[in-house]
Amino acid sequence: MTQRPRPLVMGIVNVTPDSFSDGGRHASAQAAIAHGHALVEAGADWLDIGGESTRPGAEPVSEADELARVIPVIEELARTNMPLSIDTMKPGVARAAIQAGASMWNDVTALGGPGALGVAAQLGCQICLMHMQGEPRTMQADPHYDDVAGEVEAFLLARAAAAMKAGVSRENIWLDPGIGFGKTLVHNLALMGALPRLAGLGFPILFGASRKRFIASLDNDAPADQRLGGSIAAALHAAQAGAAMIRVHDVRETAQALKVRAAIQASG
Ligand code: 9MG
Repeated sequence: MTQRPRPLVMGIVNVTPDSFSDGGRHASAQAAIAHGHALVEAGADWLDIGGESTRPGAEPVSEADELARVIPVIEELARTNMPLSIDTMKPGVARAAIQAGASMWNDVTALGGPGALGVAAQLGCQICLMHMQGEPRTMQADPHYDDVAGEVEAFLLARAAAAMKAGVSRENIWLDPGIGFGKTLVHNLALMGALPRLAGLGFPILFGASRKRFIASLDNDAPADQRLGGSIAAALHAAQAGAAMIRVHDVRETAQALKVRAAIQASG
């Protein structure tokens, strides 16, 4: 696995009325498409498009609703030639999204859904396997680990092995520790501290901490739209630790911070 001078930046395009960080502003397809174009302009390397919120407490949406939200957005954004990722827990949505032009399946259940492993193998696309304890609706109720870094590492390696056994090629697998997914502040900080170890597992790491709740826990309950500083601090830490891609809302600011960090590193 070759290491880049700086991680790629994946911009988040939510097509959900209940998204925790943008208040549903991009709920309509047209608004989401415009937002995607703006993120490309701001320097995104990838776009991650999601039609079902995975924020703590979020209620599931039907497959039909999710498809109606994301497919028109993917079809349109695919015309930009920007690599697109579909953020979905549903194999049927992943299949339609890849047919519409996406090239990565970002699955917060790490292909845990019925039939997901087989569909992933058939699709032949990039796959992000993320760690989550529980499910979005209830995951923050009482997360528990004896050794969070060890357990997340073991889970991710087991899911990668299951994916490869099902026919997913090793080169297509990304791993993600799932910051904020069934984790307390202490768990999130320990996982971020363990990122160099996770980055040494032999798979590229996708890392997402943008505007997450743990930042508010460290800064006076700052609301989601006032967590940019914490988001960039976490992104720089992930870059230092060897993450290959950072998933963010604030593409321009994060890309700039990563460029400055890379230039400082390159200067010797
Ligand atoms: C959908 N989603 C929300 N947060 C995420 C994160 O940290 N990683 C990945 N892969 N997906 C996420």
